[in-house]
Amino acid sequence: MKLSRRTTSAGMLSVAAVAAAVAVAGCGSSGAPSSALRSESMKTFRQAVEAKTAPTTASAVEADAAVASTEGNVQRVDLEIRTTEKLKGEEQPRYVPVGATAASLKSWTGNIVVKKGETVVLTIVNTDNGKVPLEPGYRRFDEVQGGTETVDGRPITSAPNSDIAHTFTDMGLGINAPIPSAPENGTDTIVLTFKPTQTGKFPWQCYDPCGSGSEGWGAAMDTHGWMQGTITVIS
Ligand SMILES: [Cu+2]
Repeated sequence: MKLSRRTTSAGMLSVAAVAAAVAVAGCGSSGAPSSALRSESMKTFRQAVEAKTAPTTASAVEADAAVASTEGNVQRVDLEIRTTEKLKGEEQPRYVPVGATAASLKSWTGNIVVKKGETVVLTIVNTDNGKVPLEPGYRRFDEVQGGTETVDGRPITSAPNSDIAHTFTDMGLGINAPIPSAPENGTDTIVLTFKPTQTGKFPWQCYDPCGSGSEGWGAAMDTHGWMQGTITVIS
């Protein structure tokens, strides 16, 4: 099914309200802001992302994490992007571990645990056929960075902006994978291969405004375990 961020309703918000909506999880009911409000909300969003990008020490492995399974010489992490999960009553796109249940998702915060110095094969089965072009200033996220990517087995180095549904981006680890939209009623499978070379906690994020509220930067985009989380690299 097609999920869109186009579910906003009319209504005006103050700058403070927009900033607050961006700063906290969920803002599905907020209206489309004016361009002035929008640049304010973008600034707040960027500041929040930059603040979160600073790595911290991985002191403990959280119980809610998707821990990579080792297969030969590689670590496998299997995620899917669903469009049927509801955040505050509204369907929003969501990165989840493959096979996750409603019960297991209660504690899912998007934490992925891998080991330093070993190749990670991150497989993402995408069911979202929505297309949301990257915004000016975010276009570089159409390029594969920090590893290699295949889509349905075909190697790519970038994806057409008009075809992008999401990104999987970890600025701290320097990795980016554009996620092309799935075919109607189908899926596409993205495999990102990379090797983490430092330990720590590195926030990941989708940079394609696929949520609702604040021109697509709210709700799923602003909630851990939906369009953001953390890669924890252990030694
Ligand atoms: Cu997204």
